[in-house]
Amino acid sequence: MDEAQRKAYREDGAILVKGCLNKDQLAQCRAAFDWAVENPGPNASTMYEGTSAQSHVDNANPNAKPKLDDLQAALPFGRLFAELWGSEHAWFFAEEIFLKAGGRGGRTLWHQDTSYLPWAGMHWGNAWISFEAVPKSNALEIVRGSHRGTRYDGTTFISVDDPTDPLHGFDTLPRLPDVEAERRANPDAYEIISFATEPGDVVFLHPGSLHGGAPVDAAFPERHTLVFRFFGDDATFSPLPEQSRSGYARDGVLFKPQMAAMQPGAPFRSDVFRQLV
Ligand SMILES: O=C(O)CCC(=O)C(=O)O
Repeated sequence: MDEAQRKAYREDGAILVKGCLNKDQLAQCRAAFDWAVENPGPNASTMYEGTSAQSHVDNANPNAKPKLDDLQAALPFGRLFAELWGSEHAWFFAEEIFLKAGGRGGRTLWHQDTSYLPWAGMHWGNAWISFEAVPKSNALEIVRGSHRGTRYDGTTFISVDDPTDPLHGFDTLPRLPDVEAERRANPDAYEIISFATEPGDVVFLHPGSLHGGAPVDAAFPERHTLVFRFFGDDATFSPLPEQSRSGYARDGVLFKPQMAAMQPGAPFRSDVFRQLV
């Protein structure tokens, strides 16, 4: 990672790393993705229920964890994120998979991962790995610099009519802006970053960024994406609102016993997360 990449990640919240994974590494990631689809975990879900869009999403499948922890040793992400952040150490948190099919719709609603996960600090990163060549019009989109701004309430991902339907409610966190509606009214309303990718390219994004998009359509009917999440020295525990319509409470819904042991503002650390560097 060079200084230009470090600066872009720090300021913009996302960079594209061309040719990040070689053929063998990509094949190992694809095998992990296919295994995950065939072996859904307790957090598997479907977006866009009640619509014709098809999707399969799974998050931090506990049955995949030992394999994915071991897989990290064959992949460059620990070292690359440590270099990108300027962190001495890097840890692997967990994965999320996104399978979209059916050739229509299926925008991922705008959100920040930090509305769902009790995280703060600069040393966080998602590695977004798609196995198809993704055109820019179907790419993941990121609001430039938003990882340094407001932590918004999440979307429930349920209401197609209201993409800002609050995850937590009770006005504890500000409601999400309706980025798509604002863009329709004014294409310059937000500064948006997105990258066309080839297999082997990886988008590195800070999970506190407002991100979304990446729909499929007739010309690009399917997308298979594996996301790995990492953290470094400057990662802290930042509780979610105690009062939450969705039952997320203080700790969220992933690794609850480990989250319960962490204190607000304390370094985000637990033996359950594999140290890579
Ligand atoms: O690939 C997508 O549709 C969404 C990705 C995402 O939300 C993430 O990487 O956290």
